Amino acid sequence: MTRFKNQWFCLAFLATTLATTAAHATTITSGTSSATFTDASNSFDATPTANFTVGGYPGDQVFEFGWWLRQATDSGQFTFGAPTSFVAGADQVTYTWAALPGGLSGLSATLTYLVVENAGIASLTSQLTLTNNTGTAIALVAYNMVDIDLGGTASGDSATGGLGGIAVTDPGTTLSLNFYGTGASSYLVRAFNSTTDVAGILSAAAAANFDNSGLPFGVGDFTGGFQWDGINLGAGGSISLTSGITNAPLSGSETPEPGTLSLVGLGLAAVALLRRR
Ligand SMILES: [Ca+2]
Ligand SMILES: [Ca+2]
Repeated sequence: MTRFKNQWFCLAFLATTLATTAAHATTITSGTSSATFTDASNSFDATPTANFTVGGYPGDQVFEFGWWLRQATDSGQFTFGAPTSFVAGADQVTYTWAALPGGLSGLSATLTYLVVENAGIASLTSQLTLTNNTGTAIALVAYNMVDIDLGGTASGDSATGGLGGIAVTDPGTTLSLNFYGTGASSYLVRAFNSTTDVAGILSAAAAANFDNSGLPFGVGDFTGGFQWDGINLGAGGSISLTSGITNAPLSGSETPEPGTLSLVGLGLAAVALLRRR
């Protein structure tokens, strides 16, 4: 899969827009921060287009943000394709897949994006819930990937951190963003490249195994991802996985319990209150 940036991005975006004019673009907002997704399949494939603006800071901070899955025994990962349906609200949007591809038609999925801004703290949270509708247990490995372009520029980004969260900075902006995957097993950071960055590795034929490498990163065009191993969904069972991007400090309050996404807003509000004191 070839992914374009910089001088090619506008052309690719135009072509994508023309090809998916029937798709519904959804912008969710909180305060002066916003995130944009569409229900087109190209938001749920190997180039998971997404936008995230943080109020008070110029530029779109995110180029791509998406999920991959594989059965533990699979040789490669798959993306979700166009969703069955979606429900958009003011600050969150939920996509539903009645059945997943990749030989996992027995799995259904919901994916919710929530944007929250409070007192200068902005967060974009992604929560994926998987349900096993079969009578047989299924073992899965999940991945979440983001291409942060801090300050609206692909260049100039550096990153530090690890499994507990990855902090991205750029001397061109006073904004810094933290990327986290709650309860993840491992991480991977790579410079943008159509075949060797995180999305490129996830799109390869081989099973991906993130090895906690790539940090510290930079200066360059950051991409990063988290991997969840050992997901065992019993017959009828469900699990929720959460990742997010925020300029709040990673104190643990932004890592909600599964199924309580609304608490993210409360947690961030609490952080904001604490910061004002
Ligand atoms: Ca940058
Ligand atoms: Ca980047």
